[in-house]
Amino acid sequence: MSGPRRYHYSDFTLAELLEAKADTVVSVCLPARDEEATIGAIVATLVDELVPAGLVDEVLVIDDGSSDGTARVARAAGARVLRAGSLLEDRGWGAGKGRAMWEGLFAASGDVLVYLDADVCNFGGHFAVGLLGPLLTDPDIGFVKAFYDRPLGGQAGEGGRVTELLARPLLSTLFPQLAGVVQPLAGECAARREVLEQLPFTHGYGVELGLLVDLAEAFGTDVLAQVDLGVRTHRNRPLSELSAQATAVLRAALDRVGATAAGDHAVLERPSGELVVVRTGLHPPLAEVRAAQAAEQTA
Ligand SMILES: Nc1nc2c(ncn2[C@@H]2O[C@H](COP(=O)(O)OP(=O)(O)O)[C@@H](O)[C@H]2O)c(=O)[nH]1
Ligand SMILES: [Mg+2]
Repeated sequence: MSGPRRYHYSDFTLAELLEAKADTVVSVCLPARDEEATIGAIVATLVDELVPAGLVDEVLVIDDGSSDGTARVARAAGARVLRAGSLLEDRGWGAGKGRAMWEGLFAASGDVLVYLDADVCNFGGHFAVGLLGPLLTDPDIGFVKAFYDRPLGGQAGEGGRVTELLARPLLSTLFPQLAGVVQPLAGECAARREVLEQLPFTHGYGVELGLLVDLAEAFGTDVLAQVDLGVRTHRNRPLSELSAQATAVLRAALDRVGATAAGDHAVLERPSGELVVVRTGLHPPLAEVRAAQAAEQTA
């Protein structure tokens, strides 16, 4: 089997990770938009189990103008809730999941960041344990990506349509060094701050693929590990929403091989003639933002 090193979450015990963690600060960051139904249980597991155990030091939710009770539910369960778009306002526009992850990195205090999706229905503490395992026990690992079985409509392995029909073929074709990444679009990942701060965060849903490609370019694929989290179930979106997501992923890939004209958006035209604007672009690496802020302060 080729590709980045694989682990299983059961390869790591909490006791072993606590010892390896020592005084490393771990922040968990959940980008969320309208996730009232699922976010409470996820935050509660983190706050009631992993924070008292000492594995997780902080739980942050980046809420993007949810029209439901996402912020209230997350706060009640013990998370620190930030409003997406409220940080780094002077450092460029951009929205969506990429911005939430970028702002989460800026706001978090952790040396290590764990990103989790907030729409997962079968979340368990093993998600965080598994993702942290390779990072805390192996100093050569800088970025850990989750993989899992994704059922769709009760059928094993049928989920992940954008992954199977777009992301995997794209990686195999354009970035074969990443072809062995089992779930390249997984929102569940963990990384060292010093790695993440060197990378741009792509606007919107292109962020996951963008991070992988830019990580491989900047640090090589040896710093990448992937961990099997078992089965993961989440909200499955209708195809009409997936085509907009796929446009963002496609654009993130093509931008990185210089195959697109400059511009800050792509337009998806539906058969009805409806035009869907998909924002594209990059939030600069936080290391650059910090350097610019420092220079402005001394100027
Ligand atoms: N803050 C924020 N979170 C978002 C946004 N879009 C998606 N998310 C969150 O990112 C996670 C994954 O998004 P989802 O739509 O489930 O992506 P999918 O699983 O790839 O279809 C979920 O927790 C979403 O609530 C956004 O625009 N802003
Ligand atoms: Mg999802």
